[in-house]
Amino acid sequence: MANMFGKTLAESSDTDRYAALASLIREEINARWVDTNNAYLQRGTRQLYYFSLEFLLGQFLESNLLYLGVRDVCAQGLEELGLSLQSLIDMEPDAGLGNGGLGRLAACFLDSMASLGLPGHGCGIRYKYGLFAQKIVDGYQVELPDNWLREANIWEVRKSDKAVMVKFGGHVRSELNAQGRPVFFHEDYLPVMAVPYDMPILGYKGNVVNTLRLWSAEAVEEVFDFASFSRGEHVNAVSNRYAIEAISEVLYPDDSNYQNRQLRLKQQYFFVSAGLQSIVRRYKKKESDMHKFADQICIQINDTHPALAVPELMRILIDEENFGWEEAWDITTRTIAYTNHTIMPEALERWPVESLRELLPRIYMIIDEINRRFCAELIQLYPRDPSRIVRMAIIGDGTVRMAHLAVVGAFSVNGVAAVHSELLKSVVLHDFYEIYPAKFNNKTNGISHRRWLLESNPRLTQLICETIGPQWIREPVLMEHLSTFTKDATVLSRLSRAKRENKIDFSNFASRRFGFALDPSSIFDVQVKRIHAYKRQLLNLLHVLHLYCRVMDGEDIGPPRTFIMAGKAAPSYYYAKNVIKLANEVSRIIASEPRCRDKLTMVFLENYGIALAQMIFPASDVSEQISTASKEASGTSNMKFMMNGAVTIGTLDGANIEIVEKAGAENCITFGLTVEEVLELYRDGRYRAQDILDADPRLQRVFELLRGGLGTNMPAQEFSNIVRSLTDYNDEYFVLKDFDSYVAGQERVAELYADPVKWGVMSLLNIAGSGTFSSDNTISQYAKDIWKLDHFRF
Ligand code: 26Q
Repeated sequence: MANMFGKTLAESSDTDRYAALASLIREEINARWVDTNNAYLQRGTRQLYYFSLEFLLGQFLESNLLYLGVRDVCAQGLEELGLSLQSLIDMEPDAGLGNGGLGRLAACFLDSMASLGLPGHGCGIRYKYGLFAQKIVDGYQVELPDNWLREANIWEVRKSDKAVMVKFGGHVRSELNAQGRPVFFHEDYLPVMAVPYDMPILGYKGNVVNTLRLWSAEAVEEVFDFASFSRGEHVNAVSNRYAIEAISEVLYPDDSNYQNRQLRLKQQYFFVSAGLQSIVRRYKKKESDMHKFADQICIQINDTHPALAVPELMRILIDEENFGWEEAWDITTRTIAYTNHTIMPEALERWPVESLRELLPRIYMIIDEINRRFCAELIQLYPRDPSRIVRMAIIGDGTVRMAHLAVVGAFSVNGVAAVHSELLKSVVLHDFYEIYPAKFNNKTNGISHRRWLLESNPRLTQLICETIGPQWIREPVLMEHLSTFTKDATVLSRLSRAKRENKIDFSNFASRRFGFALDPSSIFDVQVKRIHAYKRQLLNLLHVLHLYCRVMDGEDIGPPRTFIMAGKAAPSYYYAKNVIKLANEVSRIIASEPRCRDKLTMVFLENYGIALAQMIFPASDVSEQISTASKEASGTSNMKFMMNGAVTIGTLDGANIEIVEKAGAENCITFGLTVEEVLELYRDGRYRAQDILDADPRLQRVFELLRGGLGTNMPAQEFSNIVRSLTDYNDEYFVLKDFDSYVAGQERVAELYADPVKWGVMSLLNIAGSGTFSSDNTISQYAKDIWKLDHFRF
């Protein structure tokens, strides 16, 4: 291996050494991969495919070493050669093919499926550019392309022989066949070649290696290149090629905000069609009878982004497999299951009829027919309620409502936390719940405890193993046993030492990477997630400014505090970018104020992503989960913090509610409006943000600072949009309404932290309760209730 690059070990760079080590590991994995695939095929094992436009995978080398059980041996071996494993691990670029929660969930699910020995695979797009890299320049976010494939991707295998054709545009011609049934011909279409790149997904200390298949768009050479080349139209030929390659060029950086972009629609159909074609092709290797398709195959769609799987499977069954409508519909609706991740109307996908019809004429015809039949059923059910039918139709207001298509075409519809699933039934999809109550279910999200604890927090992992034995690694709910150690002074002091050492490590890292001086003895209070109005980073910042005012007044604010914030804003989301600027200005005024020294620090960390996240959670004391109740479907960082012993300050929203149940209410700090109160305030319409501001001198002080621009170059304008969102636009997310109880919650934090034993017990009980939030549990429930998958053993 040392010779892999024709260099000696001494001459090689860390990148070379990373590639050499990773290649060695890949060979080890490949053997098991081939065995798994053969075994699945031979035994005709039922397969699950997780369709997702996003897989936020992060790095692989360390996980793969850990899962093969050779991480420590490898680290030692390298040390003897004078090399550090960590510096090789750091060479691997993050696979950042996702925006945030939804994409990371898909990655954790792949990890759990393989580790539990379940035959489940991923299907998505091999974006050439992942989520942009964030730079902070003068306090503003600047986006840079994420060229993650610059060096070869060691973990992928291109499978040219498994390429399939995806057809765009053109026309549909119909003819009656000999039996008098219409048959459809798609003509004059633009063919796009979909080439799969497979990545092995290794299970923890097992033999199962599943597959993540990511599709890349390529031009079909013969079709236009030669034709136009021979006519001398070189430039046309080349630009056509770019238009095709653009499909898998870049991940859309918007989360939770629907935008009507034709290219995004192309991406969706591209991978859905390619994925389904390849599943059908593989199925036919073993089975001749497509009638049993739904017995062998299950497809989970991650939000509505892959919802075109419904009409595409119908198309394949009808046009290519010669099924009649009823039978095709029966198979389709026994194959597809849908997960919803949001209740916010602005995130619901609605594609204009015109663009669908133009881009995917045959698919549009099928959607139209699904809609026609669905509406006919509704008329039978509700003959006297036409407005209900208008409301529920799949096509309405000139758009295709993808959530409606998904609910009608799927046999299962699940939310991602208990309260979210209830809201789907009672509000967002209530009409559908009335006719399909049996489809609706909850699957509370989870996180891979392997990546987010074993891999990223070895100190805590070791402490847990030494305290309750290693069995919890296989069965994370056994972490419960930690709750019997709340009076054990040794365990508590070791716990606080592990946290302290993690904080020191992180402080050193932050000083090297960003030049920040963090004090590891201060409270590390952390909010890391995409920047979004409903997540209320603004509430956090208003509180920090309030503490700043108190320090300036010479008040004692309790134990020293470090507020850490990180996250990316969608490039077109002006408000969120302004919040980033505000965070950086708050950070700056505090840093330049001598009175804040040793008392108050605030930093905004650049370029939040998986690698950075893995450093932050182990070093956190306080977890900020402060969304407006009802808005955060689940949250998953809340679980990562909990598992690493941070105490939550949060609203009763999403999975926070279940976290509070598991950790015990006395071990969490909750505040703010409840879901019911929020819904009632919206209904009632009498909320006046200005009244709250008028009555609260603390907020008035903070607003004065904001209106003065906090010393920026544009004092009057810099934060006027933020100020106006709270006043002129009446504070849609109840930031001002919840301010008072948030401040009270933060005062509790200070009080509790001042008592290290009390804090240690809270931290321990959070860890003890976190096992249920392992994605292994989540996946076991999906496998049992929805997928009907058996565990696979060699
Ligand atoms: C849709 C159309 C056009 C462009 C972009 C999009 C788009 C992209 C990404 C819409 C939504 C997303 C991502 C949503 C997301 O991450 N939701 C989060 O999912 C997590 C996993 O279930 C939950 O924990 C979070 O609460 C939820 O916000």
